[in-house]
Amino acid sequence: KIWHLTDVRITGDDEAQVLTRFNLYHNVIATPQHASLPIGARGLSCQAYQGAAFWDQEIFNMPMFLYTQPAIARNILKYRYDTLDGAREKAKALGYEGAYYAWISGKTGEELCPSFFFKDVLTGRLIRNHFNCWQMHISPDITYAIWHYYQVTEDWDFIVSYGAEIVFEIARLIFSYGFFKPHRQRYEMIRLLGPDEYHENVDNNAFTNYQCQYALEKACSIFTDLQASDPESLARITQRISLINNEINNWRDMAAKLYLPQPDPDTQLIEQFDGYFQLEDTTPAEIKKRLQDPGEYHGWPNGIAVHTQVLKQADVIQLFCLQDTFTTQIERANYNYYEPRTEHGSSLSPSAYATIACKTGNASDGYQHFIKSSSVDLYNTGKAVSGGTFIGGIHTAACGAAWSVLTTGFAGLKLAGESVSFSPCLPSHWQSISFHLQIRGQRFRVEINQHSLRLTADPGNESSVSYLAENGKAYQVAAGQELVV
Ligand code: IFM
Repeated sequence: KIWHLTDVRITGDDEAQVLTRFNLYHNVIATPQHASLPIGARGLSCQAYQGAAFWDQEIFNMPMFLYTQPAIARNILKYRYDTLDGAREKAKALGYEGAYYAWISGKTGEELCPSFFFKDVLTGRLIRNHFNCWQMHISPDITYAIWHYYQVTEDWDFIVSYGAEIVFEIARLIFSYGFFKPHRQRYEMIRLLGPDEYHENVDNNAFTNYQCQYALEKACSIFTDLQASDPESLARITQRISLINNEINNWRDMAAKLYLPQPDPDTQLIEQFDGYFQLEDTTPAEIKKRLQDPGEYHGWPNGIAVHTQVLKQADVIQLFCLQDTFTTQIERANYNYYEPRTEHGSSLSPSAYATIACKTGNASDGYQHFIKSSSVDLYNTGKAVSGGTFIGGIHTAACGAAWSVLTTGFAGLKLAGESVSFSPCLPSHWQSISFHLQIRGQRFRVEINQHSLRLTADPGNESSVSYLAENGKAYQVAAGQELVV
């Protein structure tokens, strides 16, 4: 049954098929399906990262379940509701409002990430990393996932029962974290650690700012929708968390005036954070020559990457995977700039580059990044130790990401309003790719080859599947019917 729902079949490439199965299998077994427990970032294979959840859970593990077994995705998100108190405590302890989700979140949601995570292997001294207090994008990422869940399932009941409260508490955090700069007439996000963990204490990390703005907008729109459709539930939520109208006005104001680093008009590049382009422009291979010990940590405060443009993992490119509002030209220009500067020191990184390579029509790069991402465990290519800390084990985020790269990358799956659409970019040696999806309760199978797309709606569906072809033509595929385009 599990394989029927989650399997992705590839014909013409046995290696890719085996890697796919290996990754999907591990994503399944690592995910608690009934209990409200985290998905360990290293799965069931070891205790690195304490069996706890990171942003990996919503952004990398969840999509496969969301589109195939949404009840499990609901459960994954419910965990964030059950751990709201831990996130509230973290916010309070650091002087913020609302819910600041833990970087490493266990059963209760309290922050499990130690202040001293890595060690300076040359001196033996512990390094004070700031994953636990500056990496705030986890919170807006959770809002992002909640809204993504709603878009795919239309499960408004989840929003009323759990989602709205989480989203409001996250908006509170963002507003209390931001700074309004009167001379610039804008809000800025100061002292951050974005997805690229080698650069700590940065301002206006593009990924974080865009995600925060998205989260503020969603908080405002959910508030407005509830006001109109279900004032009683809204009153219950606002009373429970003592939310006042002025806070919504603040969120609106911040969403409108939050600084979003824009693509440069000439180069189309988005600066990863303030001052990034002023850093030494070099490559991962070049800086590796500067290591005095192969086990040195590359990041904060004095690692070999800190004063350079070398990034640990996808950051601006990761943003493109979540927010589909940038032109292909911008995506391509940033891909070409950031990819040679990315170390892929995190197993989360190659999948983002694979997705954006496919989205910009580069199937060959997409394929290489896909193989790199999905073979990290089977070929054992990951770093097991960094800065004296063991970080080996199964990389569950990469396992979940395999599904996303195959469907949103190679098959080009997208939600287009009420419809689903596909813009395939298959590697030239693949004959076909096929998988099952469930969107807004309707199940269907998609098979894409180099020439055509076949969409087969499940006979048990209650309504038709809306499909929007690349040429703009809309189709309705009724239960049990098949469409070939
Ligand atoms: O969440 C990730 C992070 O982005 C990079 N370091 C490892 C974490 C757990 O997978």
